[in-house]
Amino acid sequence: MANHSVSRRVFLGASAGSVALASAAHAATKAGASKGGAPFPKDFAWGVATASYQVEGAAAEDGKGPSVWDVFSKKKGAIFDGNTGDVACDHYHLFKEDIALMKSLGVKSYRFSVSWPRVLPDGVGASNPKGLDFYSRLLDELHKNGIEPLCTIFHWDYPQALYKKGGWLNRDSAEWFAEYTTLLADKFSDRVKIWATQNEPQCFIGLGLLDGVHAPGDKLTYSQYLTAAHNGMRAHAKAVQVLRARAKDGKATKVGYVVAAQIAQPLTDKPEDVEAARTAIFAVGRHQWNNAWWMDPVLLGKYPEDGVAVAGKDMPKFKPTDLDEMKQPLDYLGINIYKADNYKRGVDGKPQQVPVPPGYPRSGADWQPITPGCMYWGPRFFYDRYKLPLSITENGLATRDQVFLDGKIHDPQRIDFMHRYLLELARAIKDGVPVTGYYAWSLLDNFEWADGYKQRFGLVYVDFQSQKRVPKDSFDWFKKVIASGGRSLTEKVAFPVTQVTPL
Ligand code: GBH
Repeated sequence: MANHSVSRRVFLGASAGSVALASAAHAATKAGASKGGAPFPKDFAWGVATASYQVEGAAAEDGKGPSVWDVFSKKKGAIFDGNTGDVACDHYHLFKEDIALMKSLGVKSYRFSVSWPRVLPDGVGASNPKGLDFYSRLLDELHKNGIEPLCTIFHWDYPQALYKKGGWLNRDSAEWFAEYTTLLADKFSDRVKIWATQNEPQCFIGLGLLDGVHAPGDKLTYSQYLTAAHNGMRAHAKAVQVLRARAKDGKATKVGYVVAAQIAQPLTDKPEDVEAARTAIFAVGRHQWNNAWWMDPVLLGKYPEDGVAVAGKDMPKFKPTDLDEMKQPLDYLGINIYKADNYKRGVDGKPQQVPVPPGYPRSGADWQPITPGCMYWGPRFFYDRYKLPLSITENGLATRDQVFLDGKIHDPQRIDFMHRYLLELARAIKDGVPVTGYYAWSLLDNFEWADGYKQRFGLVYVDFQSQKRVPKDSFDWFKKVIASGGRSLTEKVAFPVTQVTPL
């Protein structure tokens, strides 16, 4: 079928015997190019990622204030099976055990997020010493284990107190975010050098305030939604300014912004299909699932014209200086990559989406077809447009894991997925795209938002009754990948990696 021929020319073919992964050396990677044919740069940030509400639990402990997720998850019908993040992985108490797992995995970096209402129960004003102390102990433990923290300032658990004051609809929300960032910079910038301001604005604004399927569960008008989006990006920019002004070691501090990358990949490697995919990946429709609306203002200082056209009279009025302020220099762009849609040039010359054929492989989550090419085309298109080093701040696969009769958790689907996606990432690096890191989503099975505990994304299985952790097969596999600097990936490739249904 047509999909099987995606980028055939650039396939890493089985016939070659061993997969050719040439040196990933590229001038643009300040992170340091690889030597001796290694597929990834020497100081590549091999990592794992989590987020506060998804793993911490301790939802009402030690003075933590409620977040919109604490409230939303209690609403009838909001979450699969009525699950909540009240306990989640109990990482709040078990973080040392979890860091020991990371150490054993051999990761260089850990991407975590801070729960805003844990450190500022009302969102602004008085801080919570016990909440701050938790992150302080977490950072010390990471340091002790030689793991570099990447701190995401906001990964969706917005303070309920601020939501009551209008949340992102309130213009002051940008100042609230700046105040929160000031606290984190002052307390933690001695130990945190890599920051991400926000995770996936498409989700906390779009899913939370337009579709109403994530917290706080609102279905605002399109115009209100755009206002919230605008204030969210203003908040991001203010946080960047705060970090530049206050971080302890300004020169060593790296600040980024993380989007839910919506990837379009070309159906074939024909130039017209590549250009169709490039057009599609930056096109903006009347919904949140796009890239340019969330990135152009922040990186290029303007809203994309097609998005402004579809917004029409719903386009919010804002101060002309906002756009200048929203564009603050960044050190890297974080892209969370899970899947791609396929595009070709249609007969009318416009990009045409080509659906995957019936029965095409998917993860345990219905929204995730397995499309390895997104790890090549995504970084490439993003780098071409925004010219910033990239970090893959999330990538992973949901499966319905279980403990097998031998007591182990076998997850060959996850291994095959990561193997294919990482080889495609290596190919992007080889072709000159500067990629500084790769963070597997996730270290642990955790609270998967509206899907509750149904979807397991972890390299480590979590029994949510006993809180017992058991590394899955993918954990041991990823450990070898990290230890070999990615060289182990070149073994045992029977099919071209982007050919997911080769029969
Ligand atoms: C990321 O979201 C999140 O950062 C992370 O917290 C999460 O656990 C992880 O991925 C796995 O999902 O689009 O309406 O069908 C990725 C973006 C947004 C993709 C929600 C799935 C499902 C709802 N995700 N989406 S919908």
